[in-house]
Amino acid sequence: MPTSTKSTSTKPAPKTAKSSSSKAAPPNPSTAKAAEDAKAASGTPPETLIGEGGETHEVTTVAEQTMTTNHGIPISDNQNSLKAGVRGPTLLEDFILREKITHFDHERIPERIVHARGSAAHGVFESYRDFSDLTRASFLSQAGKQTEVFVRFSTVAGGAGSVDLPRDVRGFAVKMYTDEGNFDLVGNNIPVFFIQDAMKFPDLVHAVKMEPDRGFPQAASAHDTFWDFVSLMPESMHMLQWAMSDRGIPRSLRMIEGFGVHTFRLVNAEGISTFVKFHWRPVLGAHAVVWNEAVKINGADNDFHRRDLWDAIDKGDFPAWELSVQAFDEEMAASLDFDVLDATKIIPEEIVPLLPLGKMTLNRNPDNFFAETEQVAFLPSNLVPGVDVTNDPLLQGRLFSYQDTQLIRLGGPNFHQIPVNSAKGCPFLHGHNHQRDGKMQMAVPKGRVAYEPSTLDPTGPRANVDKGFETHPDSNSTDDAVRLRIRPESFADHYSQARLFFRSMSEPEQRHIIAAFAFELGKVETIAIRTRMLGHLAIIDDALVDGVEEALGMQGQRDAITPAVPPRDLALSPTLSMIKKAKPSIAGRKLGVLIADGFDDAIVDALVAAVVAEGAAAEIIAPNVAGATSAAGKHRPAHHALAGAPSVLFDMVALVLSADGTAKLAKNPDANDFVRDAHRHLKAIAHSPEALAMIKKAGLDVDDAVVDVGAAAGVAGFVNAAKLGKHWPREVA
Ligand code: HDE
Repeated sequence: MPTSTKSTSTKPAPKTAKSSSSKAAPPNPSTAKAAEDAKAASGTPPETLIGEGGETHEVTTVAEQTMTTNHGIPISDNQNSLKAGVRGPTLLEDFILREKITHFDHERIPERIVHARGSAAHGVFESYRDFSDLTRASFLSQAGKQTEVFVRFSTVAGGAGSVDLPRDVRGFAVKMYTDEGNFDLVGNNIPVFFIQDAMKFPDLVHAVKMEPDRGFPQAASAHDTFWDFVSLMPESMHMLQWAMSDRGIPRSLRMIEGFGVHTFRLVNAEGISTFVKFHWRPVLGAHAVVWNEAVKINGADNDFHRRDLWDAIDKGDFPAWELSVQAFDEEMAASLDFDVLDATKIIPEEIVPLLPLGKMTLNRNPDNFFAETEQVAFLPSNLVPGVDVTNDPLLQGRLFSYQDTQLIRLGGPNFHQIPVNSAKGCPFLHGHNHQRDGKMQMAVPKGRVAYEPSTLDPTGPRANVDKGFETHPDSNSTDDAVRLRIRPESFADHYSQARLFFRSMSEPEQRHIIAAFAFELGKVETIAIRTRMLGHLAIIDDALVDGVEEALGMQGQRDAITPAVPPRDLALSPTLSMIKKAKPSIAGRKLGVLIADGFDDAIVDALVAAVVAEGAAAEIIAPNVAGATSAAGKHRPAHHALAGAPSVLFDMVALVLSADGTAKLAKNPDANDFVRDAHRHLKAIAHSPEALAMIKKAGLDVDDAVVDVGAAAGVAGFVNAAKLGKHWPREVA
């Protein structure tokens, strides 16, 4: 008769280490910290266990470590289910197994219909001064006033497990736990949107998501249904310019701008309203990768952005953004040549400059991805006194949609009680009112009064005229307003700002927009959709349409489209260009140093020191992960094996190789891809004198950003080249 490895007895789990105490649970490296915490908390000295290798482990006592069911019942065996006989069937009676499996079966919640893939962090917002002239919002009421925040960045179209670098808009959602309740600024990294009215949002999302019959493409707008829809919606033309620009493939979530998109209001204590557009500007500047790099990054590291954000915060390199507003009054709004309620329009900074309000720093990674990043619920309707909305018909739809979506996603009306969503900055964690009950109610309200007015509970919650949120009266909403389903005439110019954006770009950015349209339209199978889109591009700019037609090989095949309002030439806005406003810097960037046996220690040390001094990081790559031995006989461990660290994972690279190392790596396909891709992706390349042979053998141009670091001034020259970011002249060559 076969014997089981573990009987159905209630004895403790089998021990894996020799124990000095028969009561103690087996040693587990992860329990060391728990044991310390338990010791600190209880004052009871933990027991010491001796492991297999003779090492000692401090562990906490049995009672503190005992695993229990969700109802607190101690568990005696976490390896085996309860069976009728040694080889018999599992019993329904095994409530421990059933509870564990049932909980597991329900671990997933519906993913967000849009913005499913996200990465988040905690941080703090600090006001620069007292802005009470502009708003009564308490978080902006004093210089240095700090408010805790939770920020979630996301892609829009892909599912929760999709890649980090599709061409897509990025969500930039900020929850501020203010002392007057939560203020959620739920924005994007692009200041305009595809549509003007909430009525079209489900259509837009259905068009961009994977096509419903085939279930692909995942996380990509390059397919027929998306372009079919947008080519029939001229209002999307401005946003398409942004989405096809380098903004769609950011280098890092730490390097994206954020925008509130809609026109909001700030309202001061006198009830005076100022229109505002919210802007987040990253301290590290806004930067992008190039398309071929994005495609390869997705293969090399699906979690490129998520990892980058986590790593930076983990090592104390905290990303920060400045919050600004463009503030303007009704008179100014009326003087603009478009409607400020139209979310497909920007106000160029050259017309209304940015007023900086404060700084946000992300300084803590989530403790648990699901509990925080997944369960966070952002609501554009989370407005604090002093911030108000406008009649933007897109924003008005959002005020309804987010509350509604949380009910299904988080399973009921008490999602505000989930710790990440609770109003922890104000005195009332779960609000203070007479709402009661509902699924998963965590609060235990006392007393018999759950209504107002009441005399039975005179101290209960009451509305407060002085402190309460007041909706700003709007001159457009009158008692006798007619009910209309209408798009205002003032929303009708769909092309002027698309033209403004394209023409304000630098030359490389224009080239990338042309390439992106050509790539996406090239994936569209239906020719009529391509020709329709070309018709729209022809209205925007001649160079744009000619470039796209040429790249598609479809010269002159554009449809003739007559715009409802012919576009006008607006004064250009250079601040729209990421390249034009980039400052030379490598802060927050990463150098990859490729070494092999026989390398020169001094060069590696000098390179690492030089980039670290500029706020960048350096990682060593060697043919295998154990590292390599220098000419001087010193062993240097590697962060990565070459096969697992293509150059797309770095912003700049160095080849520090001896003549022998160069000869060997010149035959290695991974090394060749490393250097070719770095060159193709316009990165600064440092090389030891010997490694130049490899660059030349690969047939690559030795231009200004390919720098010999054997000479004394070499390293400084390399850092200066890297500070300029992508080496654009190489792209043309
Ligand atoms: Fe959203 N959007 N959206 N959106 N949105 C959601 O809410 C919606 C729009 C944005 O990290 C959903 O909790 C409608 C504009 C971000 O959790 C949903 C309309 C902007 C996030 C929803 C818009 C955004 C969302 C899906 C048109 C930029 C992710 C899950 C009227 C200003 C927040 C959820 C996070 C998420 C609806 C348009 C930004 C379905 C109806 C414009 C950053 O409620």
